Amino acid sequence: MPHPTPASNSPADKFTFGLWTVGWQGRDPFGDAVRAPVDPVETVHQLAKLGAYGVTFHDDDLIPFGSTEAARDQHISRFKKALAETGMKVPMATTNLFTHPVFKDGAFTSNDRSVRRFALRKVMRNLDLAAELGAETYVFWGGREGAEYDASKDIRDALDRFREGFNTLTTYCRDRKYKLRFAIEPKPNEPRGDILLPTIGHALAFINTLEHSDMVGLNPEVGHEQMAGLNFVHGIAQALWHNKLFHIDLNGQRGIKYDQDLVFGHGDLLNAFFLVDLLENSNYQGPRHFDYKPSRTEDMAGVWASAASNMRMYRLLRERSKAFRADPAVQAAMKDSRVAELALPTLAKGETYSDLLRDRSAFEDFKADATAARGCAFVQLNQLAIEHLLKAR
Ligand code: GLT
Ligand code: MN
Ligand code: MN
Repeated sequence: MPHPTPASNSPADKFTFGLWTVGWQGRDPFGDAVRAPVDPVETVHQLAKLGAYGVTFHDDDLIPFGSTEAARDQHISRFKKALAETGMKVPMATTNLFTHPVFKDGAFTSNDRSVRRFALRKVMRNLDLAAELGAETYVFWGGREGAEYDASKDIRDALDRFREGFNTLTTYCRDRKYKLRFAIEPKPNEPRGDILLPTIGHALAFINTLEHSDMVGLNPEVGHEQMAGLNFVHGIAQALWHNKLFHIDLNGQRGIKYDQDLVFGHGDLLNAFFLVDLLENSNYQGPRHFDYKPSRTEDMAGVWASAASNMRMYRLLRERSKAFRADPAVQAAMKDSRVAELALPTLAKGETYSDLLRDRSAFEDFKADATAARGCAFVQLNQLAIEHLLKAR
């Protein structure tokens, strides 16, 4: 299969991929690996050729668990050389706190205290490397933090330990003058029966309780919110509203089921359209990070082609969103739907509740039935969005 031409992907788009995405060998609970391991150096070169901005990694993606110091140095220096040769950046890094059997009951929230201490040390070691490589964001996906059985863990104690972990690690970064910000990645379930901090909302509330909460935000993933049946666009809007969208994992998911990690847009396409529309019209400046798994059916040419598809999908949706916003018919439909009116404060400037109580037009003379009879014209607006998405306009 020929490589799709990168044509207009450019580092300015800030497209990034985890080493673990294109490097996924396709092992799942029912089947063995379908592809050979991919050398991180090869990934850096291939993604650079496709027009990506950077790569991200877990410590163990780059340096196999248990490597000697000498081997570790070797892995890091080869990787640095590839980055220097291609100009690829490392805007984010993270820790693998889930593959090794030692983490079977979690890392920061394992009942076994020695595992919790080991987990903190593993993170600190990789924080040093992340800072050295110039990363701005450090992701925490607590995939194994959680439980299959309600009897097995006191969740209030687990949250205490989770918080203790974050407080220890933010203090470590401050003391070392690292510029890293932390981003929590929620997921409702899988691999644990139920994962702690399962949604954007749970994570936001938890962040508020942290010692250095200004350093901690979110890395929401499309599929993870959709696994819980939630509206990802709404979740991202709220994260932006709290100034907590530090990073984002883009991919595709079809409904409430196991985590699919499809190519971006290959799940709920309409929600993906509105997501790109939101991101492009917000102050989010961070990477557009694709966290997908190339399907088991693909060979290596298919892997690189699917990586390119993620970027192309984002660019196509960005172009469709621009056309949608620029269409006079859409602008008129938005007016009919009073979309801009929601930005007007409900009380006028300087108006108090006493003024509101005195305003007879707000209540005593308010025509509730006449107001209720007026249609909102939302369906027409949505139809226009879909027609733009289909390039029918
Ligand atoms: C793992 C998970 C992803 C997370 C990664 C970060 S690892 O593949 O499924 O959603 O973003 O730890
Ligand atoms: Mn996922
Ligand atoms: Mn992810």
